[in-house]
Amino acid sequence: MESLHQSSRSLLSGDEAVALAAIDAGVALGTGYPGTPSTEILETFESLGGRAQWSPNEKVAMEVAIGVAFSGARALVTMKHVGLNVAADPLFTVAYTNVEGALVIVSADDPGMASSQNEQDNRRYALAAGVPMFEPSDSQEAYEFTLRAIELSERWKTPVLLRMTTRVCHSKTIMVRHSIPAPSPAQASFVRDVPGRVMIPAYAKPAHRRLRQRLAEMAAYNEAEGPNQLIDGSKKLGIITSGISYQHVREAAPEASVLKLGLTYPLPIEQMRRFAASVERCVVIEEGDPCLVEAARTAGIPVEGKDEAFRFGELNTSRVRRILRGDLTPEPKPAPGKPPALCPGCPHRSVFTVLKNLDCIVSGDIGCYSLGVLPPFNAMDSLVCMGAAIGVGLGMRHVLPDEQAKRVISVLGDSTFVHSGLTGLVEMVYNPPPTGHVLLILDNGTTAMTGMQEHPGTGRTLNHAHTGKVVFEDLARSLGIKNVFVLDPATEAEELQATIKECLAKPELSVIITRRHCLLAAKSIREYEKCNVQ
Ligand SMILES: Cc1ncc(C[n+]2csc(CCOP(=O)(O)OP(=O)(O)O)c2C)c(N)n1
Ligand code: SF4
Repeated sequence: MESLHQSSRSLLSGDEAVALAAIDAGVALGTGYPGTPSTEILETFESLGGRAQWSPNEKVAMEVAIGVAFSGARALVTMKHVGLNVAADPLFTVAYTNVEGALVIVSADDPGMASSQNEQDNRRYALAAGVPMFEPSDSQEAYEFTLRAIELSERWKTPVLLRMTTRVCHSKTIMVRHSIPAPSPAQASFVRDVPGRVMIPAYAKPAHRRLRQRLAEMAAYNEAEGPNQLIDGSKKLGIITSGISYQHVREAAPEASVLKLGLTYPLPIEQMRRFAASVERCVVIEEGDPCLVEAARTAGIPVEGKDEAFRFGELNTSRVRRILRGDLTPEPKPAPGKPPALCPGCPHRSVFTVLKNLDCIVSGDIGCYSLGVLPPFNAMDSLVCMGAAIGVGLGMRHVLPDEQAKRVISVLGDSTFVHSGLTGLVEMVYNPPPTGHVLLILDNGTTAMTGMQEHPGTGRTLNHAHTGKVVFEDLARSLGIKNVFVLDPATEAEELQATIKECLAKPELSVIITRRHCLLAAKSIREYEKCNVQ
């Protein structure tokens, strides 16, 4: 990556291409929270010399990026699809504001749930929040559309969504870097714009009208000069598509006429109408929800969509052929893969053995440790979203009969605790159940599930340099929790079992921290620590 020359051809993933565009456009700060398939964007941006930082969660990452854009500089914020749920509160309101610099928000969706707890289609967010959205279909477009998003953001003072999906994020395709550098970003400088940025009702009411006006202008821009492409082919079959689905369409129906949309919100409805009228049969091919179909039909454009069966999972060439043929025969089942498992020697193993031995009701969470639900442990009873372990566990404690309530334990990882467990802990102190509660934080010194990223509990920044550290046991004690224990799950498994048992029996609040480095990260962590000794 470092050897990339201007206008050279390179084989890059979509994530790397976004990072490169951010470098070329002089993005002042990249923020985000790790999550497949978005994680590599910030890591690459940093390795290319960009300034990047992991935030405790996506909401904070979004807010920091908003501050950068309010100060006239260019900001990039990255997250996986569910991350945008966490960041939705600032998203919906920043859409009303005037950003001075650029604000590009990458939402990396995971259709097919290769590594996620759901497969929500974040194109819905563009419509709901009223923010323009680009959908690249390969690395070249990931690069181009990032630059376009910056341009659009500055022209209309609006945040822009760059919606990627797993195949675009992770597939490597040839791309050419611009030989002409993007226009230089403005120097960060604060210019007061109270009605444009302070969203009290008096300013938010006109701001909402301004947002709708902006969207109408951007729709006209999209009709006239949006990054949409018409591929002339047979008049018998026309296909409207976007993102990765375009690649499948070209393979499945090379003879078809295609309208490929790049700026998919606000849509170029008149282009779509003309295209549909120019072919005998017009089919919309899109992965996930029927967003384009619904928009076309709402505008009175007669298009065919896909059967509900194809709403689930990723599309591929053979599924697109099936959609076009109207073939609803059962699809071949994918070959069974090897079930995932915790690594041999993983510190989470002994914890889940203990939880099983004690027959706990485990309100679990997301991370490598989610695998505690599978044999041989079978020791997790719920998993909703990051940080939910604590609230869900408390809810159970509040209503279950005592003998069951006393078996409930909330279990989450260190990165997950910082992400959104902190407020759950405050809830635990504020509204304690009559039987008390037990929180188990599995501190393995890293965000293992997404590839060993740092977080505020490690005391190291994105590039592993020394920084401030959140100490979980100090935090718990500072909130008034008296029963706080730190144990090594590998060497103190018996003590751990006895401590959990004792805490479950008390009508009090307890926080137990199991501390041992993830086996795969331990060597690197030792090296970072050595380098950081001052
Ligand atoms: C809102 C949201 N953001 C990001 C993710 C991706 N993700 C899943 S678990 C996880 C953190 C795992 O780290 P940790 O809690 O420390 O557990 P470990 O994997 O190290 O055992 C992340 C970032 C997600 N599922 N949801
Ligand atoms: S990567 Fe680390 S935390 Fe994840 S299963 Fe392996 S040893 Fe455990």
